[in-house]
Amino acid sequence: MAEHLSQSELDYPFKLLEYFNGFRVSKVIFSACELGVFDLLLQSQKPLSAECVSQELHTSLDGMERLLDALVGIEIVDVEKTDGKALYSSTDVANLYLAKASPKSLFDMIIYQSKTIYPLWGNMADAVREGKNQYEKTFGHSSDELFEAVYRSEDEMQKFMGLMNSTWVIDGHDVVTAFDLSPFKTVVDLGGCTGALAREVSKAYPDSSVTVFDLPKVVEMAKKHYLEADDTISFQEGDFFSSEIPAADVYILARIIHDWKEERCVQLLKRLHSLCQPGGGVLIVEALLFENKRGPVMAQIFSLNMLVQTEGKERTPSEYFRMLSAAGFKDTQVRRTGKSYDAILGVK
Ligand code: SAM
Ligand code: ASE
Repeated sequence: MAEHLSQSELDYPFKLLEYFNGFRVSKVIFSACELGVFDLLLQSQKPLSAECVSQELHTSLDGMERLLDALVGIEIVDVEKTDGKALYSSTDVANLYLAKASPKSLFDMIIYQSKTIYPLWGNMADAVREGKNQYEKTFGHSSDELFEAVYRSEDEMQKFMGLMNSTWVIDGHDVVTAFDLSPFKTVVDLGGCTGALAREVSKAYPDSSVTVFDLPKVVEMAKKHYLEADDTISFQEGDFFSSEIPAADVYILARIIHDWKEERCVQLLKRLHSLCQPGGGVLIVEALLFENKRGPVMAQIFSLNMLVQTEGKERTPSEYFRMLSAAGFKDTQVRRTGKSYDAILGVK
């Protein structure tokens, strides 16, 4: 029995215990973000005591001291003890990625993970049992239309758009340069949300015209909250399943296919195939699974997230190739970026 375990694993299941603790580590970071700890530490040019942080952020001293200490334990915050007094300061990583005001901030991603994804994952066992998303059970919102549940309030839509927007701060450039898109002079980003990825396309290919196509209320919100003064992209509203889609040399589908069941994906890809000129195509951007089912763990976890939150899943390159080929695309290629999101190009 258990003869394949090493002595150290028999003595102490280190990795298991660390994994069990994962959700609590997440909540340490999420709670610090929600309370504004990283913003305060960034603003205050000097290290701060727990008393000072708790007063500024209107929290208990005891709670804040424990939270700061846990942040030190996971190496997100630094501490120095002088004359018996602990003074806390942010690390460079926290300043760059966790403070709200940083241009590379993942703050919006964290808020969505904490407020929406975390409660949904509370029903993961039910999601696996039932094979469907847990919106109704978790938030009491029932709807047959996926994005009516995802966007169940204006505040929730804003949070979701914040999550979508923040991803491309770290993966955007790699994803849009995985393939040379310069031959494609008109680009339409279907379900392009806030325009974050479209702006990366426009930056990398300044000669191309780039349009974001999304649902009317999403476009309205994007224009209200995300429009940039010198924006080089434009917006068009519509439904990619049912309304007219503008002509383009290449259609980007970033995190669209993984939201839906296979039939709807092929239906959408067929529509795009019929709109494409020969030489035109689609760029699918997703977190790709390995063919051998051994990872990456991030994509496997994302696939469970799609179960708990959508009608879709994450797929392997061959699964995308099969759908593209069913829709008529002949020439298909994959490029992995080494980050969370990868690219697949299908040409007509
Ligand atoms: N492409 C963006 C990204 O990767 O950051 C957003 C991906 S998000 C998961 C899916 C997007 O598709 C949302 O912006 C949503 O509003 C949009 N969407 C969903 N159903 C749509 C439809 N029927 N027509 C147009 N856009 C749709
Ligand atoms: C979707 C993407 C996401 C729909 C819902 C989603 C993500 C979170 N919720 O198309 C992004 C990646 N996954 C995680 C867990 O962050």
